[in-house]
Amino acid sequence: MISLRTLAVTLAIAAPLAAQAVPTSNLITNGSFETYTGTTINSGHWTVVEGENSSHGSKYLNGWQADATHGVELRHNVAGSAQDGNIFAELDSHYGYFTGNTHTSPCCNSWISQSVDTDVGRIYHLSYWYSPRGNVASASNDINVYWNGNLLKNNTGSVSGSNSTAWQQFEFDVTGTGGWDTLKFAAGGTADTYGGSLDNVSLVAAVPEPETYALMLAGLFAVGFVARRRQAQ
Ligand SMILES: [Ca+2]
Ligand SMILES: [Ca+2]
Repeated sequence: MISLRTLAVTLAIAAPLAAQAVPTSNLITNGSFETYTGTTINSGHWTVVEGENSSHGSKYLNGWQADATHGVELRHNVAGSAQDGNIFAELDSHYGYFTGNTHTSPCCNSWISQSVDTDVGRIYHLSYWYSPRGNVASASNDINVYWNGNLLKNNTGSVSGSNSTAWQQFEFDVTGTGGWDTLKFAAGGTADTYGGSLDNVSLVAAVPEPETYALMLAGLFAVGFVARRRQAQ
């Protein structure tokens, strides 16, 4: 029969480990770009859609804001394949896609962003996957990543083969300000409709939410209560 003291010590050791194992939810909506409205993108096709902020039309990427002139290019097995699901994003999108201009308006480096409600001082773990576009020079493949306007990373590189992707995961810890904090991805380098790819963005609290601790404490009390009843019987 395990003693109450042994049980308490075991739980004291196990609780922090259990806390680390508790999965926390992704604060980013539609981080894999699989959800979009107003169009269908079959395998072998791509299109440019707007952000939810835009008033241009009805094709948009759910959950994300985007550059209102260039939108965001979504691809399904074109110039590579998605890292997660079917769809991935390219941010050097297209000439004046929503204004009807062809090859006359400023091309084409675009951006997407999303604001999330954070707790002040809390650490959040950012993860995303980047790939250079195949057969495109590194000087044209940049995607810059910003947290509240501060540059976290300049992603760049090159890969051979027009249908090649070379996905690589990047991870950062960022700090919440207790308001709406903004994560932004922006194409950089040569603006020529060919650029780096992005997929599978997530942002999760690095430690469990207070509610999770409360649930765990409730669970510990329940275990202690059962142990006491058994001992009393
Ligand atoms: Ca995806
Ligand atoms: Ca480019």
